[in-house]
Amino acid sequence: MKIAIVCYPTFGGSGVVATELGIALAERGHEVHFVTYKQPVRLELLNSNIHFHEVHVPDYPLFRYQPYELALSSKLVDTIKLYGIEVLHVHYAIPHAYAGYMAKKMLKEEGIYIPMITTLHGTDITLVGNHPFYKSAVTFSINKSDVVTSVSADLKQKTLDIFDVENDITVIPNFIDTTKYSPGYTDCQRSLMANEDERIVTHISNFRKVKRIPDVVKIFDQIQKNLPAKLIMVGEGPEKKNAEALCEELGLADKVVFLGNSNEIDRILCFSDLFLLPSESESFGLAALEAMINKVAVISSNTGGIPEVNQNGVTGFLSDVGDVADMAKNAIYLLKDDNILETFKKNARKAAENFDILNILPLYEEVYEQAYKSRFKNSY
Ligand code: GMT
Repeated sequence: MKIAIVCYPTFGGSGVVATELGIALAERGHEVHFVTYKQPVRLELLNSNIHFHEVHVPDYPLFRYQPYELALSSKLVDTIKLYGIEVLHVHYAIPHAYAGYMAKKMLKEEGIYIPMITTLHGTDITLVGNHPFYKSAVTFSINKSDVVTSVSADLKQKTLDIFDVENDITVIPNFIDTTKYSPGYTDCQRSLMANEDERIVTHISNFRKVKRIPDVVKIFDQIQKNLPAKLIMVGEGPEKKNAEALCEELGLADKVVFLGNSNEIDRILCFSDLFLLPSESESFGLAALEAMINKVAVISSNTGGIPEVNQNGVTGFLSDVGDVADMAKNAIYLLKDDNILETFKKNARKAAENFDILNILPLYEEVYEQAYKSRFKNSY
């Protein structure tokens, strides 16, 4: 099939899922066209099956806000016509589903019927889309999508609760390419980060408020009071400065390393013992899945779709949002005992294998087929 994918090209989870999906679809013989404002960060190689079309938004002094949706829908119309695209898959409802719908409408005027699949990722529903300033447009674009998917059962339920949705929503969880991660790989260069006797605790995110970054630091503070440990903080975002200040304040500066954004997540997870994800809300928690496939146990909050990934008492532990004391207690329990830690690490790897891309990719192919077949009947 010829598939156009619209996503955010940054380090966020929705962009990562969209990019990895596109790469995997191309490997299966589909022709994939990414349409976005920058080449997605995880998209390294373009080839005859993977194309990238940049959306340009020229500056014009009249505009206080540059009209990205307009430029995106125009680019979609041109790309769909030029390459004979058969399905349009937009990741993250805002503003992609809205722009996609406009492209659909414009194309219909020319007798071209393009079905649109919208994948809901989380904050497009729970934080941003929920805002009264956006809600009508988000509801409209969800209802005008030919197929709607969500990355967890919890996100599906939240969408139904928050919006007046007429469409059915298909749950297709986040996935991982297990072949990329060999369980026997041990050359992790752990010594670069910690001494022999120290445990390595890791957090990876975009450092937004929703990630509860101060909780990460406070949990680690408790851990390091009980056993030798280092904390590795990976990512960039608005909460990073405060986190650095909090580490200084708690006297942790020499035990916490801030690495910034990284394309070497797997190398970092390879030498990690424990992953912390105390988020306020999390539709799925792709970062936790990436940790688990690298044999890292997870301490997380019990919120959103996280329990669909991190199994309490098996792959890690879940605590109420903000319960730093409980998360620290569970972390110490795991890190104190080599055997317990190893069991949880192995369980984490095994549970993550259920989300192998080979299991998930056919679910997307199925919805593409379904959308393509019904392209004439659906709502305009
Ligand atoms: O929160 C992030 O890290 C970024 C965000 C995004 O939209 O890019 O991630 C969301 O989508 C991911 C992929 O589907 C999910 O795994 C994350 O749980 C979800 N984030 C939230 O719901 C806060």
